[in-house]
Parts: sequence; C-alpha cells; structure tokens
Amino acid sequence: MYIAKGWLGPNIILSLNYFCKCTSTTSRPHNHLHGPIRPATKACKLARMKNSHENHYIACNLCEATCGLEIKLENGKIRSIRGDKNDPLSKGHICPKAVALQDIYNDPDRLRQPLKRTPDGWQTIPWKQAFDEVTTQLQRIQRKHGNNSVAVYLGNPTVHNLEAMLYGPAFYRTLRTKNRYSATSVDQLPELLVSLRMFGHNLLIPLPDLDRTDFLIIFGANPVVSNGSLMTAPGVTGRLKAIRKRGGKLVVVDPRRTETAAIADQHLFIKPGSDVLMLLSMLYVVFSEKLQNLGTIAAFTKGLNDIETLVQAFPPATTAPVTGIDADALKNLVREFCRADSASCYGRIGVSTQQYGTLSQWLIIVLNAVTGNLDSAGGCMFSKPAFEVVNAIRSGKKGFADGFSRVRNLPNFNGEFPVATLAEEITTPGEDQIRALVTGAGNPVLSVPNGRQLDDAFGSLEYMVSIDIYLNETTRHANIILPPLSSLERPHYDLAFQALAIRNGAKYSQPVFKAGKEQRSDAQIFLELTWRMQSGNWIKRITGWLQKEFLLRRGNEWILDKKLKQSPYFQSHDLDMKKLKHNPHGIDLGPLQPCLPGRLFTPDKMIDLAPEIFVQAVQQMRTNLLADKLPPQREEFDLLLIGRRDPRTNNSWMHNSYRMVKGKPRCLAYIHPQDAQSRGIAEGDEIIVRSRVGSVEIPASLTAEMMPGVISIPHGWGHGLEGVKLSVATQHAGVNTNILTDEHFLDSLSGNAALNGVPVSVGRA
Ligand SMILES: Nc1nc2c(c(=O)[nH]1)N[C@H]1C(S)=C(S)[C@@H](COP(=O)(O)OP(=O)(O)OC[C@H]3O[C@@H](n4cnc5c(=O)[nH]c(N)nc54)[C@H](O)[C@@H]3O)O[C@H]1N2
Ligand SMILES: Nc1nc2c(c(=O)[nH]1)N[C@H]1C(S)=C(S)[C@@H](COP(=O)(O)OP(=O)(O)OC[C@H]3O[C@@H](n4cnc5c(=O)[nH]c(N)nc54)[C@H](O)[C@@H]3O)O[C@H]1N2
Ligand code: SF4
Ligand SMILES: [Mo]
Repeated sequence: MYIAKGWLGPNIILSLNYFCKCTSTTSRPHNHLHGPIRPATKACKLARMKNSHENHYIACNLCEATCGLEIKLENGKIRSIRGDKNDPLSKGHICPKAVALQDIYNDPDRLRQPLKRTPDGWQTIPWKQAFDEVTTQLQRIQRKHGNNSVAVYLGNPTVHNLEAMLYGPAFYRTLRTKNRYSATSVDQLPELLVSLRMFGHNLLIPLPDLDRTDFLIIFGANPVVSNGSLMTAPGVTGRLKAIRKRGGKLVVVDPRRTETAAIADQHLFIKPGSDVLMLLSMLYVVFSEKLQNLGTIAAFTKGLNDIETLVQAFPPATTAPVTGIDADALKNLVREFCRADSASCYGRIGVSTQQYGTLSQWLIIVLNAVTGNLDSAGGCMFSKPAFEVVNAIRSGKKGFADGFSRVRNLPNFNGEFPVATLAEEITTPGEDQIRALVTGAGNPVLSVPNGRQLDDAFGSLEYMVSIDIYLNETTRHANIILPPLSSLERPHYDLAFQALAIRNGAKYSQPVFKAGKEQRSDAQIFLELTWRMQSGNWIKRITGWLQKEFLLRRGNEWILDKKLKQSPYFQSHDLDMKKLKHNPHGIDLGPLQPCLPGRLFTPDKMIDLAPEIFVQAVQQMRTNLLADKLPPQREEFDLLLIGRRDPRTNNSWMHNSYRMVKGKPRCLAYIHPQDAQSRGIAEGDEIIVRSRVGSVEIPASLTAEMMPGVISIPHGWGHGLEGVKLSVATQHAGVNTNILTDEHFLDSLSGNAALNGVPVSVGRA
C-alpha cells in the first residue's frame, strides 16, 4: 500500500551539532547518520575488523508485515537471513522474499551512481553534475511553462523508507506543483477517503484486531500470500489459523478460492465489483432482524437512522442474482457475525481497486460499527503508534475535491490527482500541461491502468528524473536516474506500518552494510535537491544550507527521538532513541486499546456513519448495478478480469532476483475449466485477452478455484521492454496486465483505479 504523502517531516528547529554520531558500543557497524561520504572513525573501523562474525537484527521493509530478521555476516558477507525469534511482533516469522534482500544488495544491475541518458547510451555521471543538471532543468521548465508543468509520481517503496518519508516531502514541496500523483490511487485511496469522512482524518484507519477476534470476514484480500495490508500482522497465516483454533470463524469473500480461502471455514464466490450490494444486503439483515447495536460508540456516533433507511432497498434476494451470493447463506453469515462475542470485517485491494471501492470500504466500517465491533477488542480498532503520524499531518488542510484535474476533472485527494489521468495530463496541450516528471520509487508503466498509454506519454516528456535503484520499464524514460541506497544499507524506523500494526510496538534498525563511497542516501539526495531548489535571498540560502548539513549529520535520530519523547510511551515505557537502540529486536507496546472519541478529528467529535456523498452515491450505484450494468459491458467482453499476488513477488520490482523467478512461470491467466472449454482453450495454451484499451497474450492455467466468468492475471510483470537493465527479470518477463486495465474505469467517487472487474474477452491466441 501507499500512504499519501502529505506528511511533513516534523518541524525542524535548527540546532547545529557537527559531531559525528559514533556512539555505537557494540561490534556492529553503527549507523553513519551523516551518510556514506563521511569516513567512519578509527575506533569503529577497528571494531569491525576484529569481528568477522556479526549478527544484525533489523525489520524487513519489503512488505507491510515488517518481520524481524536476524542477518548473520561472516567476513562482511551474508551467511544467513532468518526470522528473528525475539522480535515481539513477528516472533521468527519470515517469507521467501526476505532472503532476496541480499540479491538486491548484491545485484550488479542495481544502480549505485547517477545515470544520464545520452545519444550514445546511458553514462555514469558524478553526483554533483547530476544534482546540477536535474535542478537546472526542472527550474528551466518551470520558468518557461509554470510550476504545474513539472509533475511528481511517488511509488510504494517510499512508505517503506524512513529517509524518503522524512526528507522527500520537503523536496516535492519546493516544486510547488499541483500535479502530484502516487500509487495511492491504484491502491488504498478509498480507505483514506472513508476515514477522512467518517473519523475526520485520512490516516485514522481501523485495523482488524486479529489476535482477539472471534469472527473475521475478509473481503477481497489474500493475506496468506500478501502477508497483509493496512493490517501489519507478521505471520498472518498463523494468526488466522489461531482464530479457528480458539473456536472462532474465518470467512473469505472472493471471486477466487484463494490460499486464504483454503484455510477458512467458509468461502463465498462473489462476482467482481458487486461487494457493495452484498454489504448493503448484510446491513439490511442487521436492521430487519433488529441486530443493530452500536455498543460503546453509541454516544458519539450519528447517522444510524440514515443507514437503516438506505439499506431498505437491498433485501438479499434482490442482490443475489448480481452478486452470486445465496440469500440464505448471507443471512446466516450476518446472524453468526452478530452473535459472535467479537467480530471484525476487513476488506482490501480486491474491494478498494474496483468500481465501487469507496462505497464498499465505507460499508465494511459501517458493518463493524452497527454490530458493536468498532473500537472494541476483537473488532476493528485503531493503533497508537509511538511516532504519531495522525497528528504529524495537518488534517483537513488538504481534503477531498478541493481541486480537479485539468483534462478529466477528477477530484484531488490530499493534494494529489488520481494517477489514472496522468497520461492525458502529459499528452493534452494547454496551460499546465505536464512537460517534466519526477518519479520516486515508482514503476507506473507496470502498475497503473493503460500502462502502454503511459509508457508512450513518458516518451513524449521534455524532461524526466527518477529517484530509483533500477533502470526499468519506467525509469528508462528518465534523463537522469538518481539511485539511493538499498534496504540493507540504510537505517529504518517504520513510520507507516507501525501505525498500521495490529499490536503497538516500536523498532529501529541500523544499516547492515556501510554504503560505498560512490553512493548517496535518500537523505543526501532529498536534502541536496531541496536546498538547490529553494529560492530566496542569501540569508535563506545560508539557513537552508545549515539546516541541510544538520539534518545530514543528526536528522534521523534527532527527529525520531524528538517524536518518541512526545509520545505517551516516553512516560509509560521510557521509550526514546536510546532505549530503541538498546533493544534491536523491537519493543512491544501492547494490544490496541479503545481510543474514541478522543482520537476523532471530526469537527463535532462524532463518527459520521452516513456521510452525504456516500449516501448519494448509493442511489446512483443502485441504478447501474441492479440494472446489471456491472460494469459497463460491451457484448464481446464477456469475462471479468481480476488481479492476483504471488508469495515471490513484490509488485513489479523484485523479479531481478533469480530466487524470486526460478521454477515454473507464475505470470499465468487463471480461468475456470468451463470458460476455457467453451473457448477451446486447454491447459498451457497461449490465449489472447482483450479489453477496451489493449490486448496481451499469456499462457492459460485451468482451475476450478476461479469463479466461472472471471479470469485472473497477476500484476507487476511485463519486463520485456526495450532499454531496461534487468538481466534476470527480462529472462522471465511475463506480461503487463495493466495493458488491459482501463484508465477510464474508476471508482467514480474517489477516482481510484478499478483494476478488478475489468471487462475482457478471451480466446486462443
Ligand atoms: N493490475 C494491478 N495493478 C496494480 C495492483 C494490482 O493489484 N493489480 N496493485 C497496485 C498497488 S497496491 C500498488 S502499491 C502499486 C505499486 O506501484 P508502484 O509503486 O508504482 O510500483 P512498484 O512495483 O512498487 O515499483 C517500485 C519502484 O521503486 C523502485 N525501488 C525499490 N526500492 C527502492 C528504494 O529503496 N528506493 C527507491 N528510490 N526506489 C526503489 C523499484 O526499482 C521500482 O521502480 O501497483 C498497483 N498496481
Ligand atoms: N507477495 C506479495 N505480497 C504483497 C504484494 C505483492 O506484490 N506480492 N504487494 C503488497 C501491496 S503493495 C499490497 S497493497 C498488498 C495487497 O494485499 P491484498 O489486499 O491481500 O492483495 P491481493 O493478494 O491482491 O488480494 C486481493 C484479493 O481480492 C480478490 N478480488 C479481486 N476482485 C475482487 C472483488 O471484486 N471482490 C472481492 N471480494 N474480491 C476481489 C482477488 O481475487 C484477491 O484474492 O499486498 C502487499 N503484499
Ligand atoms: S512477510 Fe514481508 S516483511 Fe516479512 S519477511 Fe516477507 S517480505 Fe519481509
Ligand atoms: Mo499496494
């Protein structure tokens, strides 16, 4: 997932201290916060030489689970990567991807110095030249065409990166552009919008209280494979199995019988994009059987009657023909959910990235709320992280729909436009047309709908700079690529995912390896760019420079320490940087606690169950969906395309590790045998899948785990494009499913891309 970047690096009070922070008392190479260009002190060098065996304890930052890892080094090389049994949250859990961290670190294709595209091909250039050229070009284009002519796209690894989170925002702000985009709008935009409207803050996101719940319904998520999202719960498979072991129940609603469905008590096939109807019918049952009970939130929750009125039009029998969910099965599910001592309903990518993503996510929270399961143990709860992200962001300042995109008039959210409109903002002439682009840790050519259109649009840019560690499908369009450090070379504190964890905790990871002299950290890149882009008189220039130098030397730990000391855990647990550094396995801060209404950000301190825009959108949806316009069909498009993840993928960017791609190909189209037979398709046949915007050829795999009428293709593949430097990935290229997804097929409320439920036709190639 990608959390919207509005966040401020905390306010920086300038206080200079040029002393090196070599405070390490262990034999481990300590954290050179001042960055790799400064030499280590003699004492540290000696300490390292004496010890050819080292154990490092860090948090894996590849996915949202943030598992603790134990990395053993021998003579400076990795001997093993294992789960850290002493990590209080992950307790030794690990997945195959963690081992690939060393492949990324060692990858000869990974960039370590700036690359410049020249008529004679890519050339390595010095950092100073790269910074000079990038800032000169961006300023030139902004002077000529205005600030909005430079756009920004931020990708998913940004939120898994401490320094990109702390120092990136200041740089992006110096561009003063309206044209901001990110992976948020191909991901969790609906959840953010729902939280904003119901609780007053986009980051106040309810999390399923997995370890205590007696009943869990999962809509459109496959945590056994994805390891959980907007629900940091390392070892999630064990946690899900534990629900059943303690006598609880697990139900999965998904158009595919997934790996998660396989360990559940019950699986219900649902027609893609129709969850909103199922949820309305579930609420219909709650009210018609008088099962509603707000519980502890009753005193500060409004809109219950509006919900009751709204759902009257959706008795289960009327929605069943569209959803494919049997009316009696639905009624029983609701009764059991309401009878359980505690229950939690959770939905993720399958419901967020579809036509009615926002309505579905809203109704999931409403279901939790009206059954007494919001903000109570075993239901859906809010975290209380030690580094408070909810307060750090000026909520409400940038809201929803306070600006609209130029070409298609799509609403912005938190200062960003939906990325589905990026290509046309580049190609459509006029004032504020995008001429230049900055990408940070993103690969939109593979992750955004109509990837081919975007690929072409990038080719037409006047200038592009990518902050990225690979020359890949997206960054091959850049004029200059600025590569920061890889995971094992940088310090980490998880600002985003400790705030989304199902148990409160804190952990700080020191770099495992010292970066090479030729490399630069995210802090160095962002602070240098910020300083160079800042305008102002000489006083401003000097203070800017001092600020940059201070942050380079002291920033990470100084900011973290400051924030930790403001948190209640400083009083209750003595939690500060010193304590974190003495506890490299991490610190447990206990289970989630009820926190409402105290944490609400709504002006009236009430939960709004029925925000006006959502209620109105239901009426519109009803007309479309019940008329079986699900989604706008063309006759030849008779199947619905959905996505899929694999344990050995991480969106688009880990396929250059041989470990991740070896064995039988995984970029396959799953199709039900019935749908295959009627089209003369046999196992392994190459098929052609067509949508309104494009077509791909891909091998078919026949499986009854698919719902008839639905076809599934994983995203993040399609590495065969000319000019990429990914020697392993190109040998296992696969196809880009986002050539099929449609930039005009959106969650109409939020502008989030509808990547699931895309109408397609399928035949033999
Ligand atoms: N069809 C379909 N499309 C989808 C999805 C789907 O389910 N189906 N899922 C969507 C979701 S949930 C997401 S989050 C998006 C992801 O979309 P993106 O964030 O655009 O794509 P990623 O594949 O995560 O690309 C990450 C990029 O960051 C680079 N990178 C890796 N590590 C670092 C680092 O430490 N620093 C820097 N600077 N760069 C780094 C990689 O080389 C790569 O270029 O894809 C979305 N697209
Ligand atoms: N191994 C691996 N792990 C990952 C990632 C990865 O690429 N690989 N990506 C990471 C990222 S960025 C994210 S955001 C998370 C996502 O984490 P999850 O949300 O768990 O993502 P998926 O595994 O894609 O599960 C989505 C499910 O939705 C189902 N689905 C599709 N359409 C519909 C629908 O209309 N209704 C319903 N009810 N279900 C539907 C699909 O069949 C699929 O099983 O995973 C993260 N973890
Ligand atoms: S589950 Fe995620 S965090 Fe845990 S080891 Fe695997 S990739 Fe890393
Ligand atoms: Mo994501």
